[in-house]
Amino acid sequence: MPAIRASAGAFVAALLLFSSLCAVQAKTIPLTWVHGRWFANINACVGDTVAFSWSNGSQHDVVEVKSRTCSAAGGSRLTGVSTKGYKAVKLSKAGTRHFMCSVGPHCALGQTVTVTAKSCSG
Ligand SMILES: [Cu+2]
Repeated sequence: MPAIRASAGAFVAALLLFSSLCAVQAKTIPLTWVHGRWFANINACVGDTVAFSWSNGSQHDVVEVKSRTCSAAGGSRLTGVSTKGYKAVKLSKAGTRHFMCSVGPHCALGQTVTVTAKSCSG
């Protein structure tokens, strides 16, 4: 029956519209990873991704550390050291995370960032 098919289609369309209106859109937060500037703390939602990238001719890496420190000791190395890099870090749960560059004095020159993710649904 065409009428039933049409109403089923309308129902699916309404459902899609409803879910797109209600869903919290996970977003990607681009971060140009350099030293010599200070990064503001980033407030994000669980599910978002912080995308570190650099291609500025300097060597960098991304190390996750347990507190806001410029010592990579005990940290998790997320990338190698290179002049060009990209690392997407998904914030899969609520909490505060700290990242730094362990190359030379870069962290002390500001290449460190704190990201806090909280649940944004509901
Ligand atoms: Cu660096």
